Amino acid sequence: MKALLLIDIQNDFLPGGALAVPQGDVIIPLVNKLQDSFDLVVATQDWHPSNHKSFAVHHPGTSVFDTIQVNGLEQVLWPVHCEQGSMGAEFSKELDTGRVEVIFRKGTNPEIDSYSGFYDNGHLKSTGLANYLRGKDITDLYIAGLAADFCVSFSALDAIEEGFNTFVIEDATRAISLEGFAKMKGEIIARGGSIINSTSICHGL
Ligand code: VGL
Ligand code: ZN
Repeated sequence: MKALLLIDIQNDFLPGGALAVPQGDVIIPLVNKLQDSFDLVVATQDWHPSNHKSFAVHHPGTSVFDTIQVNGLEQVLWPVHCEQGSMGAEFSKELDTGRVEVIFRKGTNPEIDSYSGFYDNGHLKSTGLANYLRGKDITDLYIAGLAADFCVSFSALDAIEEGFNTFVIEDATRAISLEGFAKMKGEIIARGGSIINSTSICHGL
């Protein structure tokens, strides 16, 4: 069985949002269309408390996009984004959520960031996503959403490790940094995942 995993299609990652991904909005009509081709659709939602340590504002003397150590892990510092209950944390109103069966929230622990939909960045705690998918007999996992170089790619790497046949739908994602995504694509392929185009799933809008 095939599932589509929609990563963080939230207002803060769209144009006008706090951590806007360039052209993040252009994927939404395609993501809406793609859902018909899958047995199951699930989504993730970045869902931070306001004291989250990935926010640069909580580290005096730093700037957004600096990298520092937080609790022994490398951490890119972000603008305040996806605060629990805020408009920025909501899914885009353009996103069709009628087929989304479950939403996995992540980034709720203020001490550690969580790019992947499966685990926090230290692999300390599972979200339950892998077991949920296995319980639904999912073998093949297709990933779309934002941002390509962070939450989409880290979700793909964990999906591969969890044993799913893993496909990143390249035209249904956009990156914060193209160089960053190029690196991550290399890693995903090296570990046995695939980078595909939506045309191999469905034909156009
Ligand atoms: C994301 C940075 C911080 C993402 C989430 O969804 O890719 N990136 N939080
Ligand atoms: Zn975040």
